[in-house]
Amino acid sequence: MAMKKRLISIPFVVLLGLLLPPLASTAQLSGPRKVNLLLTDNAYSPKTTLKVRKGETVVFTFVNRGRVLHEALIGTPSDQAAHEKEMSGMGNMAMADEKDRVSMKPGQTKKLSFTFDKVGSYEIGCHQPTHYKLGMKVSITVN
Ligand SMILES: [Cu+2]
Repeated sequence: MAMKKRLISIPFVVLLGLLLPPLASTAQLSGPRKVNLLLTDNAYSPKTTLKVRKGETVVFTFVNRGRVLHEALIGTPSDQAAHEKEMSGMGNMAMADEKDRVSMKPGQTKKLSFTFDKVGSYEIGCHQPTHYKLGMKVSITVN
């Protein structure tokens, strides 16, 4: 009798051991991808390029570690060019936060959740005077 009981309980414990860890890691992977970027004077760090899938949502966290105002506009290269033009001549003005853009004062952290719904090239760009031209951008390819 005791022997029979042990034969039943061992496979049950083994089965639990096999099932639980994969369940735990699946739960972690199913959330949106998180990307952290530091903003310094005048670059995004780490220097990186991103690849995302069409329809993917990425939650960005931007931390301004610099001494001046920085921003992050997510959009196509032509969106970047349009905003660069818009910001030129405005001095160091902070743009209002919207679904595709945030600006951070020194020491400030902001999150931005963005869904890449079109295939092609996107960028994250800072359009405070001269920053974009100095290379304050991150290239993103959406497939
Ligand atoms: Cu900047």
